[in-house]
Amino acid sequence: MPLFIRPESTGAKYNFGDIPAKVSFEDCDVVIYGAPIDITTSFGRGTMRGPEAIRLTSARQIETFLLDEMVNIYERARIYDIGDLKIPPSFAKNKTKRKNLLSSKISYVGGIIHKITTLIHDANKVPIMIGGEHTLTYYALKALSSEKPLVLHFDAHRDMKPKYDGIRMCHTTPFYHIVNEGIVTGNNIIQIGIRQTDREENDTAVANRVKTFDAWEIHDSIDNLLKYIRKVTRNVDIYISFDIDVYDLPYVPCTGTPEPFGLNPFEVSEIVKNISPTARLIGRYRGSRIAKWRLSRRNSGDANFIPNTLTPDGIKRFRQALETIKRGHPRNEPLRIYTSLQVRLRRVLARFYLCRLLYCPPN
Ligand SMILES: [Mn+2]
Repeated sequence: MPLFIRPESTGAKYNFGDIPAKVSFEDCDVVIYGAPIDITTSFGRGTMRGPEAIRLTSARQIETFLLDEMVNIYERARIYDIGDLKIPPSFAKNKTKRKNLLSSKISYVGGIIHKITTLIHDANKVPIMIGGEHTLTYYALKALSSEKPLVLHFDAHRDMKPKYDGIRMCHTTPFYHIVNEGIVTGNNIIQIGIRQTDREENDTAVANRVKTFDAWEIHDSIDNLLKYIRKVTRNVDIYISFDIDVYDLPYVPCTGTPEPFGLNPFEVSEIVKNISPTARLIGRYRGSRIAKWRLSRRNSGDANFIPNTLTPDGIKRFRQALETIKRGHPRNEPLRIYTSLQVRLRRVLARFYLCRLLYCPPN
């Protein structure tokens, strides 16, 4: 059974960007995949349709020329859109109130995310996951933890509760577990745009030295944040986790948990632009472009699709598997960027942030 639904067969009917250039998996810089998951969301629902909204918007509404920088995105990066994770419908959506069942569903999906992220990273590509509930970031980051990335977390919320509504791993808790399990240390997390938290979460953030720029600080002086971002992103590996609700409520009234006092598109754009050009999105090759496949990944059990060990034979099998996946839909494209978006957005907004966030200045 294929692990992915090809982009043209998803609700969007387009692959990401629908840019005419065709890129093979081997030649791409960036691998994008959708994770249409909506298992634990608790207020507004619909994260399941995030990948569809992003693909559709990127394909039908976007001009890829960034007027403010006179750059065409697809001259700078090459993207391969694998498609959406193929998840049994009963897993993708919350249809039960039984909490242990929700937990086992999310950890099943999480296991897949972990494997996919590992695989893409080992192929020296930038993995981009488009969500999907934010819970999934835990599993993606866990797969990348050996890189010790600096995490830029855009969000209205800290997502740092130990559990919520009786569920340990859900959309309000991933960053608690990330810090608590040492996947990323608190001082390597920058939370940007925060404006909703409870005291316990806040104490967790402070105790772990999570760097916070709350929405009011940014409103008062964005320059402090920009200066900080320029400095700390120099020559480091970064991972970007982007929750659409970092935007102010009027921009994203239909997101799951909209909050007032948020950021506007110009501010988000400025923040992204101030990431140092020497920062490396996780997965980007360093120095020479020679792909360094990691030769022995520890065996992890079941994968008949994913090679457990990336020996030359494993690489061959991986390539063959991808060939199977992309059969009949070899269209792929550009861009270079950050990883996890949690989304439920208006198309007009998508147009903006795709343009902005998918562009990364050349080194
Ligand atoms: Mn949020």
